[in-house]
Amino acid sequence: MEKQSIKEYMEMYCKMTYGKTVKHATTAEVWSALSTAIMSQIVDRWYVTNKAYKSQKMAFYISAEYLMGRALGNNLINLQEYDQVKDLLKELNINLNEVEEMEEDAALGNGGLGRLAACFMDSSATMHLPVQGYGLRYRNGLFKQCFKNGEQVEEADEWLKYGDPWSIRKEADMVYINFSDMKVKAIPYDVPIIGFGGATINTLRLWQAEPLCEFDFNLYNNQQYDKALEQKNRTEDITRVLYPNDSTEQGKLLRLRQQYFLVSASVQDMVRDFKRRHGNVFDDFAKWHAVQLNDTHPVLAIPEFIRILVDEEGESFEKALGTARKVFAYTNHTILQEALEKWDAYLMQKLFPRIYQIIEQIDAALVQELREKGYSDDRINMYHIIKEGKVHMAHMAIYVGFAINGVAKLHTEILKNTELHHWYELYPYKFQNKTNGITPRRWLVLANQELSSLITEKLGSNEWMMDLSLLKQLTKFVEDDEVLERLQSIKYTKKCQLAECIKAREGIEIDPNSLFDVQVKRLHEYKRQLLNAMYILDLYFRLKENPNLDIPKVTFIFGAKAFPGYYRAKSVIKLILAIGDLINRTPEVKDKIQVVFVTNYSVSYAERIIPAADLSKQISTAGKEASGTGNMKLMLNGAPTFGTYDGANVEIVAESGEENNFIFGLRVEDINNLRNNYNPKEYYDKSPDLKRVLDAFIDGTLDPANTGCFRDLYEALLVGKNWERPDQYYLLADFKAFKAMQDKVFECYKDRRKWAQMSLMNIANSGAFSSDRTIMQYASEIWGISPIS
Ligand code: 26M
Repeated sequence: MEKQSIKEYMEMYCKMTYGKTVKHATTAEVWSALSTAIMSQIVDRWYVTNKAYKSQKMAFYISAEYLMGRALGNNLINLQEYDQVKDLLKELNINLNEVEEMEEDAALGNGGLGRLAACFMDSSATMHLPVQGYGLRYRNGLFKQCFKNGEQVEEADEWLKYGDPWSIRKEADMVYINFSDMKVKAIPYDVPIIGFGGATINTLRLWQAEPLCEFDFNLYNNQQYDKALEQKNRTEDITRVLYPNDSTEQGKLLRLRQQYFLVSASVQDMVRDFKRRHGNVFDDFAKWHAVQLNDTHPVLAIPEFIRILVDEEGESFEKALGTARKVFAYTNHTILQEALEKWDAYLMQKLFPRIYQIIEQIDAALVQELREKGYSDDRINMYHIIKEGKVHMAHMAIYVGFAINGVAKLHTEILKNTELHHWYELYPYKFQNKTNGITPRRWLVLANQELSSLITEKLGSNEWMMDLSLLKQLTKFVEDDEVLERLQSIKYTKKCQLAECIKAREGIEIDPNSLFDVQVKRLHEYKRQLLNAMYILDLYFRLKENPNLDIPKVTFIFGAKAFPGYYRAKSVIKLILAIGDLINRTPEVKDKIQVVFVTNYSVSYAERIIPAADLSKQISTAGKEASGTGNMKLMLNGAPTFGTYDGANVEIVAESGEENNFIFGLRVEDINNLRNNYNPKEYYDKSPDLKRVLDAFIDGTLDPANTGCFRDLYEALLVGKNWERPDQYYLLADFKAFKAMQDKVFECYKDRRKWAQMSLMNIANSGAFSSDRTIMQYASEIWGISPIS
């Protein structure tokens, strides 16, 4: 990359766009100028990669979510130009870090599923795999979170406010999307995905909805201004916002529209491209294209594909279905019932009657296949795609798809043995496991440059950045005092940096000499932030009783967004904030423990928190967390896992050793045994410590104004509400084991050398969790594609 030409480009850009020199530009303007300059340097390579891919089979990843985070720093790291650009800016008297901090996160996703898609994009490009992403260009991404009066308040996310230098609008590749009541344009915005090393640049294509005509001139001339813009607004609504997972009835129609918009645009794009290259005989389609459906959100791609082949290309339904059965594969990310999509049949009929008809035909083909196998009607009922007026998206994906995968070993076993057991009996050969992974570029090279340098120094090269299994060699330093001390000093540096950041963003001071105990993830009952909070409250009481209790100073750090309509999740945030306040008001406790709930947890916040963590809390109810990926990021940054045997924790501990982690609590089998005669009240009655904690929810301790705001949580744990059983996630059953294990953490943390050894063993054994490994498995075991040379 040419230093001089970047400078010249930035000067020219600032003059052309802002009418000023770089010297007078604002930080946001510098960000835009620099990003555009980098784009100018990569477009040729991007073009070359695209061309090379056309000569072989490609995989297409369709996902409603991509939680990308910031682009600038990551792209500089992947181009291996970070230090050079930093120097270049210094010559202009500009601090690169400040420029990076200006960038808004592209938060086009809710949580794990969206971030996984982003990590997969990075790994595909790094591994030189011909993979293209398809998604939606939401104008507003995931809401911004702030706290007012101790509660979460949501604000609109305007991530495009400084422009979007990291995408190219491809007007010429526009397609039309037909709904029964409207026809709209889908315009692609292509985002470059720069592989590490910079040689290969893949594409993430995000669709934006636009009206066929800007406004109705006749209405405008008749002074009906609002009406003139109505069609435009209704169209733009389609990609206006990212839906939180829990949105209810009123948002449903729009959300279904959004899903169809995504898949219709993507499938049309693939078919058009296929026809250009191979003509219109679709027998070979599966030889050139594999399509991965990221959860059920894009499953309408299946009937849309069949519709195009039948209605537009004149194929028979049977033939089109046969082709579809070789093209699509489906990933399942959760077994939570409330998350399994079932759409009202009447909604589908209303929005796209032809697609609904095709789904009926798919269902009929499934039934015929089962009849031929001799299945009884009763049994067939378990497989139906359309049942009781609902369309079961997962059923359609498993029937038509040639592969279905879970995202961690335990999760895949649960799918096969319980949740999807009947499907497993029918198609055992379709079931696969693909344990999730994370990209080491963003989560270590970018987020923890200090640790990266140490690793490169000790391993003698930076090859580990593309082959994370090489980290294994670090185990030989487990008795090396110099390495152990440097690990500790790096952790301390990252903790100081986080403390500064929290001071700046939250106005709260935390002590970098305390143990940073971290739980960061979406807020959900099954993830049990409430159990962690109950432990902290118990510790508060213990410290009040005995200020000399022998524990290290601890800072409990939480980061989590609650779905806006998820009342109970919001109460948990409120409760944790209240516990933090209570501790701050109690002199004999506040110098020992502190609780910080950071606002607006996001990818960029995660990049600061994760490298600073001493302990990684992964305490979901066994069987509920499909995989988790935050657990892997924390492991890679040297935090031992404090967790249950759930999701990928099982594999993390198998890699790094039980002795280097803190595993506690009920396992899947225990929970299955306990389920039918679980009575949480018994634990409450028999354990004074638990009783003291739960009573504090309602006796005014946490709620001095006595509003009763925590009574719902109390009752959910002890008596059950709205026909639910009490304590559905077994917090009370796991409390004692949690407490014993956390006390063990405190004991272990006294021996700092030992702790550094545990930390090292976690880093050294995290190689298995690179998304490079995961994506190579998808490539060879599902898609049948290989890297380009
Ligand atoms: C639905 C309704 C109400 C509340 C929550 C939901 C809901 C919960 C989970 C909807 C979707 C959910 O799953 C999507 C998801 O993000 N799953 C996560 O995917 C990650 C990547 O595979 C895994 O690591 C996580 O374990 C899994 O939770």
